[in-house]
Amino acid sequence: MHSVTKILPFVCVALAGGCTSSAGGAAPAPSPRVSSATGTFAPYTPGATAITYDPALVPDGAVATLSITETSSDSRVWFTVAGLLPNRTYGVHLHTNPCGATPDAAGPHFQHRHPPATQPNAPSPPGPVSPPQTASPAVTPPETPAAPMKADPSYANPQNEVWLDVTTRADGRGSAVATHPWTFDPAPRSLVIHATATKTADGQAGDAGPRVACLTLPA
Ligand SMILES: [Cu+2]
Repeated sequence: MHSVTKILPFVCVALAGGCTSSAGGAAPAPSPRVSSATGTFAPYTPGATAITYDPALVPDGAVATLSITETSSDSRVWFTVAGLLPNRTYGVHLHTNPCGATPDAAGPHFQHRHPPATQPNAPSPPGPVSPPQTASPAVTPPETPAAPMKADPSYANPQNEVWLDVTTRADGRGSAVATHPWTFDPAPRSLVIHATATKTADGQAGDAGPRVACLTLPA
């Protein structure tokens, strides 16, 4: 309902002579696209779309709703949740993949711009494939695990990602809104609730602790 009321101010009234167009009276602007998802969190079962991985932080029965409104040039994401712990801040982001049996299934954060090295289908950067033969085992750096989060704050930031951190009220409810001057292509496929507020420092930007719940979004 709110999306309808929001577009009314932009409807121009031809009788008042208030319509101007540099294109010489072309078609009116398209209506905003709206998609939404809602779910009641429960432990994972096959086919579930709202999953709690930690019922101590996201209790069974908590309810989340996400609504995305896009125009031709920008987007607005509205998130509301009920049934969480009171007076607690949770990190919340949109992620690229649908939820699954494990928290990792949701994949990385949705990003509007991607770091060059992580572009989908980007070739692996060239580099030595074997360590120098004189290297001592004692100084061989440990294998770096694939980082699930982007730690570069020039990409992992709330302008390039969708961060919807919420601090709940005493009744366990909370809400957040994020707006961006871009649209979603491709669409994010999940909303992930994390245990703690999202960090912004270099090296840990975007990290918000363990993934404690996940809501799958429509394709
Ligand atoms: Cu996240």
